[in-house]
Amino acid sequence: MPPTFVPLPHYREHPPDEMARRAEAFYRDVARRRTVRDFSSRPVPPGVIDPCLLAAGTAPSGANMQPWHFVVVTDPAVKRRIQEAAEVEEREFYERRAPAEWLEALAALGTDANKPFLEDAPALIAIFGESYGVRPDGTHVKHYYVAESVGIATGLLIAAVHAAGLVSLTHTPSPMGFLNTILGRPANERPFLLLVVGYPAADARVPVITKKPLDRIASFV
Ligand code: IYR
Repeated sequence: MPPTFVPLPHYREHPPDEMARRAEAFYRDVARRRTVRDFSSRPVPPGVIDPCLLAAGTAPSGANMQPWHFVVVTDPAVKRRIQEAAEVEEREFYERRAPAEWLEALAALGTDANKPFLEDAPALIAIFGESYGVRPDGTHVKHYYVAESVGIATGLLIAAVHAAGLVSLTHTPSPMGFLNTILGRPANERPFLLLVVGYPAADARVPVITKKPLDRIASFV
């Protein structure tokens, strides 16, 4: 099929000073985001999650295959099953699997095998990467750069949730295969991350951590 092209729609150029001001304003806003582990059980207002998912779905992806699937879990019984399965893996991780060096790296975050947020938080978004697509006739479609594509989509989702005024937690129980079982997802989908979404608990606390300065994350040649 020959490609169809149209003139670039919706592009907005800003004068240079306005451009710098907007870049700075965006940075200042995303710099306020903190990963939160203490969630209120207050429900997410209607009309918030869908546009966040649509924002995630605008992400660039390998050959525009959009190799992602998001399952939004609000049913308390399903959240409970996810919590139980995650805590089994996490206990194994903290008590046996994790090398000392990894546990040391995590010490500053104060995490452990208990994951009450999986029950407390009003919404869990299970993010899956499609290793390959499946056509209606059952044949497979190759997907490209799945991890990169799903990672970018997840970044946009995190930013959208933050912009909406909610908080999130990127949770990666490992291995996460139980998400396919509990959520009934097919074999071509691999769990990528569980994004916990909601309001922070009134007494939510976060660890004191810092982000690297520009000269340690970037070089200019
Ligand atoms: N998945 C575990 C351990 C964990 C690993 C990393 I890397 C973190 O940045 C945080 C936690 C847990 O969720 O506790």
